[in-house]
Amino acid sequence: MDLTEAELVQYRQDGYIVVRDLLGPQNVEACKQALSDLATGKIAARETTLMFETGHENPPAESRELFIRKYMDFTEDAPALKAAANSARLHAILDQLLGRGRLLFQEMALVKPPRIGSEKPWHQDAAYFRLTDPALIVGVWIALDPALPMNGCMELVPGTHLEGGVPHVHENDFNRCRIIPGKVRVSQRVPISMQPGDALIFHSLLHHFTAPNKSDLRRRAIQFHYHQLGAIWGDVETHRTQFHNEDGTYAGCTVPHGEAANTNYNYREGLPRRITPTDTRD
Ligand SMILES: O=C(O)CCC(=O)C(=O)O
Repeated sequence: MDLTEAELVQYRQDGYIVVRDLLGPQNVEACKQALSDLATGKIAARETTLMFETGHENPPAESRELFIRKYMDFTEDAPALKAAANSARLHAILDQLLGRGRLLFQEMALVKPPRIGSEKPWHQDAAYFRLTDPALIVGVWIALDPALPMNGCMELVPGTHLEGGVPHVHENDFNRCRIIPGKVRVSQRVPISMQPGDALIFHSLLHHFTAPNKSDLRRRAIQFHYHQLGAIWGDVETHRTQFHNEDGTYAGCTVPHGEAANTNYNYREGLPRRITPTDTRD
């Protein structure tokens, strides 16, 4: 189960590793079922938020699931998704990469529907989180369907986590915050094809993107963000030291489009969840 020396080096140098079969097939099925059940209402979405593709906000009830772009905050509603976030194997790996002890502070399912699934622009996840040390944040993106270049798999530029924060610009849609033009080496992008149950573990400063899904294939994934116990949440001013324009103005993603940078808005700071290791091998 241990990471090899080469995998540890790859995380340090490239900013990511892929762990195959993190979730067994039954766990993958249980996660997909939970997402379907949250969409239909069979599982009550008490804490969960469902977000739809733009222009498809009121789909017919029977096909609702095929218009959802994102689910957020579902672990308390759906035990299968909570088990994935708590995967014992995952946390043994993260212990090796980052040291022991972390909290889950963000949980999402990103489900690019066939044909209408929209892109996620190039960004660094740390631009969304006002944590003072981005190296203490790790993202884990787990494929539930085959994720391929044709249906919008993850694409990333290896090594960019070593280059610090770069300026981002927010659009009207709060989910669409992108690295400013010219700061991404798009020609060096690497698509990461994955099979159901595989996990991409990546540094919060890594430049990454997913293309629109123009195919007939589904592309469901779940994504968790953890921070190490020693991590400290900061304010906009401290975040500005990582994410700023050349003139020094704030250029992170924690201030919604059109609002002043001194807003009190804070991304999910108050809702960290404890890790309870759970076997997800089937
Ligand atoms: O799965 C996707 O489409 C995008 C995932 C991602 O990079 C994010 O939500 O930060």
